[in-house]
Amino acid sequence: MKKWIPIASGLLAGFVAATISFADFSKSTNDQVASSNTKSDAEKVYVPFGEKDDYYLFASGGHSGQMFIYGVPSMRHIRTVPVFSPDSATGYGFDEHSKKLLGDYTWGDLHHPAFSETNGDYDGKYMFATDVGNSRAAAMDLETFTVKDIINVPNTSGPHCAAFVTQNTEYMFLPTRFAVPIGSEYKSLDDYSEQYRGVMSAVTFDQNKDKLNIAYQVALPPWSYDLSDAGKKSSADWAVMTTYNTEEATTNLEINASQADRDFIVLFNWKELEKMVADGQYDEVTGQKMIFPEKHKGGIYLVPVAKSPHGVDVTPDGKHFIASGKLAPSMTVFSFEKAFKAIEKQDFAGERNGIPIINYDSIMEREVNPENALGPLHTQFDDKGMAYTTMFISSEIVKWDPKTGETLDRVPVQYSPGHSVAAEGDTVSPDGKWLIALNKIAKDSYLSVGPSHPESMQLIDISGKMKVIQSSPVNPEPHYAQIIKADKIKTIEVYPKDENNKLATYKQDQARIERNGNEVHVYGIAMRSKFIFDAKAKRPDVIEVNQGDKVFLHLTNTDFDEDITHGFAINQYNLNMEVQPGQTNTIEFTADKAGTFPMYCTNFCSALHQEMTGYFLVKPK
Ligand code: CUK
Ligand code: CUA
Repeated sequence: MKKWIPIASGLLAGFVAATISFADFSKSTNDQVASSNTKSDAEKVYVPFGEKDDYYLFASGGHSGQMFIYGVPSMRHIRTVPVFSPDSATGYGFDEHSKKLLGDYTWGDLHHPAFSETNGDYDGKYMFATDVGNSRAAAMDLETFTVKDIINVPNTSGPHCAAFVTQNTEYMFLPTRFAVPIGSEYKSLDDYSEQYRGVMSAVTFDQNKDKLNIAYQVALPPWSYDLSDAGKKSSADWAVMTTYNTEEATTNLEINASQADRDFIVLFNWKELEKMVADGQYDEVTGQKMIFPEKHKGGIYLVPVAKSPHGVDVTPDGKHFIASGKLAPSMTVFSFEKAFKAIEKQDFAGERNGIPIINYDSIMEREVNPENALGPLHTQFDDKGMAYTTMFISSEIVKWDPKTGETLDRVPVQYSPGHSVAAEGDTVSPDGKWLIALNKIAKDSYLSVGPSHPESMQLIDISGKMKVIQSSPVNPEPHYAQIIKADKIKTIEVYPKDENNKLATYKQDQARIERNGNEVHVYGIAMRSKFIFDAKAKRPDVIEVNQGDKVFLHLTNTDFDEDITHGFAINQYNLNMEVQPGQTNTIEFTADKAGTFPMYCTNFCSALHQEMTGYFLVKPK
């Protein structure tokens, strides 16, 4: 292997070193790559028009509150799905259903998306996500790529480190990044250790009712909980998450939370916690079932780990969990089997806050320190069980063997990768083939758009020697992503007719406007290329109301043809919604402005889309 350039420390040094080593590296490996693959890199990523990608990439949109959908390997951006923030392209946050989902919030910070799983494999049904900004969880359905439910998660502030789901989607766990007093009450920071908690939530999803629900919560010590993963196969009942700030610092965390040589991994048995809750081993707090570990004993253990760890990832075979150092330049491999034995034998080295600490030496298998690799954050896996760890500071991906600790390969990326994501990477059987580095900083990779540059996602061919072969700019900010086989996702073509839906109007002659006092209910139709609000009126595409009336507009798209989506907007009324083929959608508002306001279809639907208009007339008081 080519000599690596030593790196002092810090981000800037990382950039410089990565730039130098990038040039170095490409020279030494180009020949190998060319001879080992018959397809050129360009051919590997080229998906001709009319053909489709092999995989979907679901990338978190960070503080845009959205989810970005890309195709792999082309890295073409296919769709943006709004989740935690309003979106005028789809009318999300304007119609009644999505308005209720968003509540009063107009932004969110989506970090970690997670597919629903069956037997440890992505089943292509749902995508879950959490909002660090406003403490929410969401479920998106993959038949329609729309959000079905969002819940606020009380007692917790910043469920950063999840979603991660158990192997049959029994739970999505939401550990928290910030500790707060229970109920977010006011408590002095001087009483931090006694009054603050890092609450983890166990959330379930009812697939029949499309409803998220908080099953129980755990009032962990007031530390910052970071990345987490669910067990697999023999460790399926377990889950792991990292902590930092076990120092319980309340200010200047960059220094004060980095003092202790060791922080912890929290290892918990969710089957046991579930049983404790069933047995009444919890306190009722702010309407939630809260387990207090110092009082309700069992199911939770601490594992010491090198200072301020970041990610922790379970190997596809479920036998090991690997912590990435962040501040310590090493990956630590732990054995689940040894942990189970240690717990059975009560091989503990004391406790913290009533939680037993498992003896480090009893369960640690190896500490892996690739030469000059700095800032390990997250690990993904291929089809052979090999590990790929992102190095934030030395800006590279390191491939290594968890069984021996041997470094097998490394590739520079531009720059500062947080996560990477492998094809089917969090399942019990990853695909190999592709890995995408989610880089925090693209620098000069793309055309300049001003002082702030886009982030970048770099596609790496991992079928042989790792090589970056494609890249794609991306809006802020892909924290984590998941890649699923395209054929697992089965979208519907149109919304099915629902004769029980009283708000739907499928027959043109039934389009009507009903008045009840100062409430006006419109049962309208959108079709190529007109609106029908009142079939019997002289002008069926006009709605006339009195100033101050409350208007309920129920609009059904009666074009049962794939992709014939209509939009609906009223000029100057800040209203905009979408009705997909077959769908009925409702918008409610008060006609508080008197005047004449054109209404129109916002979504191009036919050659006569431009004619798909009407008037909203509001008679002054
Ligand atoms: S965290 Cu580790 S780099 Cu939000 Cu997944 Cu960002
Ligand atoms: Cu309907 Cu444009």
